Amino acid sequence: MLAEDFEDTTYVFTIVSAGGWARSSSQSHGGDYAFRSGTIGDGQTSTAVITVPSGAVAVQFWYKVSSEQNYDYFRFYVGGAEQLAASGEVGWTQSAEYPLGEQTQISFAYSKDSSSASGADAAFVDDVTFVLPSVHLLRRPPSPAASHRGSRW
Ligand SMILES: [Ca+2]
Ligand SMILES: [Ca+2]
Repeated sequence: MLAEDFEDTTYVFTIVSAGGWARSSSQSHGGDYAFRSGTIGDGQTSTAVITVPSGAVAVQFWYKVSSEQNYDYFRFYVGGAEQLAASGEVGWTQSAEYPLGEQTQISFAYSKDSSSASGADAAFVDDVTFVLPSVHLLRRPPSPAASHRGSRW
């Protein structure tokens, strides 16, 4: 498991394109900082494209939305596929655990329709966790030498 809490400027993932998203102390799920969507105008979208840590098989995160309900949306994508859309006043919520499959990029987006704003007019993400394959101790197959020894009594 790899976690990103946005408490410092070093991230466990690589930001390909921040699109205005940045760490911010205006809201947080844990600690003092979270990842906040950029300030955008009507009809615009702020999208952070992220390359996940090498080997990650799934991702989960906490999110909060404060937007014009049913018009201005927080969305989450794995590869190009939308996984989650939320609008209105949504308090800190833990997302589902999304399998990454072969995808190495995820995106957080906040997009606004053609008019009006409500609340903080932003989406927030914090405590992003990446599931890594569990590390099993390699089981040694019985070696031929060992079984020969065993069969000899
Ligand atoms: Ca935090
Ligand atoms: Ca709007």
